[in-house]
Amino acid sequence: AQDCLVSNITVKQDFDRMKYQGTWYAVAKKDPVGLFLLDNIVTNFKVEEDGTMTATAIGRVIILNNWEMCANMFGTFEDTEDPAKFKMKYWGAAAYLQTGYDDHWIIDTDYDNYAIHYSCRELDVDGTCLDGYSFIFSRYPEGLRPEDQKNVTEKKQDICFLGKYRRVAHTGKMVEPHK
Ligand code: FEN
Repeated sequence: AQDCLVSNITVKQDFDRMKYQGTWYAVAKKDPVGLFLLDNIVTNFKVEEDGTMTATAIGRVIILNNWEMCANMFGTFEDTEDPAKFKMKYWGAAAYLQTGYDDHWIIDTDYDNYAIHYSCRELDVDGTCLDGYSFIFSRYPEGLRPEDQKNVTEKKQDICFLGKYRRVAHTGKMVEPHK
């Protein structure tokens, strides 16, 4: 959106949750305020028998006193009137991990290679996003295909997060999330 109004952000048309299933590697992220996942972030999306979308995510976190931990997170998605806009309830396997209830929008995806996720947690008085986070997902841990990069950059601009992303390292020391 030219004006950065959250209400003008467009999402994937006719989002197909069935085709979105499976493993996605976070290759870049824009962090929210507060606690979050550091790196080695891998997610697995699934559609349950009743049609509900669920997901697991793993990622590295550093808790008090520099303890390195692998966070196991779970999410269930509530449908809205727009098939690409969900509300996500999330929680961690360990008690020290924060729980929450966030918007979860799929801005764009081709299902086979890349996906752009967006979540605004707090709207500013002018309708722009005051606090939000976003993931660029790839089906490959090595990153995006060169042919997808231009489109992804355009979409980062559309959601007004261009220049706010950091690469997500995949050092290979961690494992896949439980399916
Ligand atoms: C998403 C898509 C797949 C499912 C889920 C996703 C979102 C995950 C979120 C994770 C938050 C992690 C937190 C970690 C934390 C979008 C990938 C579920 C929103 C909040 C610490 C760090 C340090 C500490 C305590 C806790 O709580 N980390 O001392």
